[in-house]
Amino acid sequence: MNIIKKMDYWFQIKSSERVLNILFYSDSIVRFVYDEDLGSTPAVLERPLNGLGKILGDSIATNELVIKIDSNSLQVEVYNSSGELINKDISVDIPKIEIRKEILWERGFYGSGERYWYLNQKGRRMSNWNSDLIGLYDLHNVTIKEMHTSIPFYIGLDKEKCYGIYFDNSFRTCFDYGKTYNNAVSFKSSGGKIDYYLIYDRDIKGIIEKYSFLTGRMNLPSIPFLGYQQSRYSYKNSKEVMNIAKRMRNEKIPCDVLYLDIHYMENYKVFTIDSKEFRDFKKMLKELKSMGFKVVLIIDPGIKVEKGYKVFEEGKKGDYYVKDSYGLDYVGEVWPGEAVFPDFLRTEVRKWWGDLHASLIKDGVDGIWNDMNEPSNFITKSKTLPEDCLHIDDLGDEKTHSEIHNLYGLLEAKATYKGLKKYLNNKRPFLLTRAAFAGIQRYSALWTGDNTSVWEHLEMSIPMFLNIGLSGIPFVGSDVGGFLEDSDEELLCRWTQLGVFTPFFRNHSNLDTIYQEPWQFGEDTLDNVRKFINIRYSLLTYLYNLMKVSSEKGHPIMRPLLYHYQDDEKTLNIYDEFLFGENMLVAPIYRPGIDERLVYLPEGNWYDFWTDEKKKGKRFLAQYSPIDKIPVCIKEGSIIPRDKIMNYFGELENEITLHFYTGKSCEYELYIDDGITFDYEKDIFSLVKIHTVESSNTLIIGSKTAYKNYEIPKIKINLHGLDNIKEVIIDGEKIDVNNLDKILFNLNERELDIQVVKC
Ligand code: MIG
Repeated sequence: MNIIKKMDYWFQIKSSERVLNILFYSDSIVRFVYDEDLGSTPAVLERPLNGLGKILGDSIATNELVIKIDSNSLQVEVYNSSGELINKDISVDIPKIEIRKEILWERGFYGSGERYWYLNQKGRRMSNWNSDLIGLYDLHNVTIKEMHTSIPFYIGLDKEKCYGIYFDNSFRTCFDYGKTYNNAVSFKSSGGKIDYYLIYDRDIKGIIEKYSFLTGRMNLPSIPFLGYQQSRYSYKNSKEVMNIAKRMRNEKIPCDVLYLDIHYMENYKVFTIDSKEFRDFKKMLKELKSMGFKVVLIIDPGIKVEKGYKVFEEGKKGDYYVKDSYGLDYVGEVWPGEAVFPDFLRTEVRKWWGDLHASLIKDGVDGIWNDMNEPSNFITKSKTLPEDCLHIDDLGDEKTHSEIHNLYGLLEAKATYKGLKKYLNNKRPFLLTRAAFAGIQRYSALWTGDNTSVWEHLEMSIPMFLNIGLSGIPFVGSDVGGFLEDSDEELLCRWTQLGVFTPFFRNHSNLDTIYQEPWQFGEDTLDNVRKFINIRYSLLTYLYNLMKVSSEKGHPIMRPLLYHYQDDEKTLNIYDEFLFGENMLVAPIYRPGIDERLVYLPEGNWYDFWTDEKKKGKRFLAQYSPIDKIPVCIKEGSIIPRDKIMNYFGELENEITLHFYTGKSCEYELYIDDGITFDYEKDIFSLVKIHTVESSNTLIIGSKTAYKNYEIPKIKINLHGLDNIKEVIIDGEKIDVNNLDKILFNLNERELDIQVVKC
């Protein structure tokens, strides 16, 4: 008799009282549910497919996987199509909601969300329970097991194969990557059911693509929010904000976005404006707009309990607040004092919350920053809501806070994103969040919360970004300069240098610390910081193009070396350098008084970004890097677009210089649109395909406008590695080599055909 039963659109195996349901989302994405209930958390977007998988005795096979099920224990073994064992259960404990798996061949474990640890998580144990860390610890450190965000997803990896496991459970979960037992990985939960997805691929890129297929991808960001952003807790009145804005322009520090932290509100009441300190709020926003600035406002979830306060009264009337275990509105305490918390689990509440943003947008606010959404609460020992608080879902069913807690930030972000989108009139929303769950990338950028102005936090932010990226969240950053405590000139310079190559680039500092805008530490620091922000602005199109691909495939922007050099075992543990896109290697200096560090260059030839010196890879090299440099190398055979530097995105007509790092033939796709609106969805964009063919004596550059529905900036050509050019022939015509960097090409008008004859 067949132990595996084909159900409506899935497979089922029953053993005594227990059940295992197996569902397929593709030939290489399989879900295991040890429960009758097949419901998912809001993280998962996709539905299972019918028709995949064939029963073969005690196994189910797809084109890519064979899943063998033990009919007694309901343990599974997963093989790939070459018959290699990929994953194997040691135990499945349904009542304890725990699975233990054997470590078979994995040499590293990655992803796992926001973690204060090095790149490889092997030998670590950690849990997921969104926490406002500064309420609980003095500063971020390696002993902290629970951070602001929860992404119950990890990748097991070796040279030639890898897999991802996504545990779709929003309760407090715990992951153990070979710590308790060095031959086992385990994950367990304090509630709900065992419900996880196994994703298989040969390479890690494939895993991220499939994971982000399940949980969603980032929306294409608005370019100004890829620029430099300045924040402070808090710029306390409109005069101070205007002074910051003017100084940015006077000092010629490119800057696109300014942030207003909690002091812009009246008594910390969300969706109000302090009418004394920001009396001329709308006028201020208008002025800032005319100077090219966007403004982001912080919004916390806690709503002040105050009779007559419109937001509070509306929510009360609608019965929108999280309840205590007796069914009364739970009252906690945050900045405004006594506060209630919207129950974002319900569509109706989310809609109300989203709509509250209408007037802010109308006043001219451009983006929203969601803080304290773990949610934070001052009056409990846990610093959050009691776990027996109650949420009510759309069907009217009660869920405890222990189930919804980790989803709170995600659901708030969903509400906010939808509200912004509704009122922004075709402009792309920008949202920043601190707390998150799997899937947050669909709505928001993420920053890593209250770091400290210490070198260790600069260092550890690197692997944090990398693992967050491997958890499906590309748009990430930390407070540049450090949030808590006083920053200093050297730290700010080095942190800004890393910020240039971080998707979200914002300088932010705490109340009662010294101000840390670029000019606060004297002329040298100002010049240094400006130089690096300029570099960031020259890389906006490059970054935006990475973002475009990421929005379609889920790829991280900052990638550990193993992402592109998985078969090079040296890369498995390198946490302190990364690839910014495939071909730009960045190795930050993260110690004081240091002007040199070792950099591992993977195989191939690399160009020094500063000197064009060519270096052979697959080895460690000492890179000299005084305070005005950060080690950056560009891979031979890349094309990097660089923009004209301006004070803010769109200030001037752009002009793109295409930098060719010669030595190998290559291809690049340049995507261009307005960078701000959703018009690209109506096909208003352009796509230029550029390729080179290189041989010993010539370099041919061809370009083809594959799609043209938006004005393409004029371009220039810059050739690296071809110092002794004999002649350049453009569209059949010989030109003076010395003029090459002065020629502006108009790709709108013609395809490009350049031939360079080498000496
Ligand atoms: O505990 O809004 O992480 O960026 O400046 C303080 C004030 C609450 C914490 C955020 C920080 C922000 C601050 N907030």
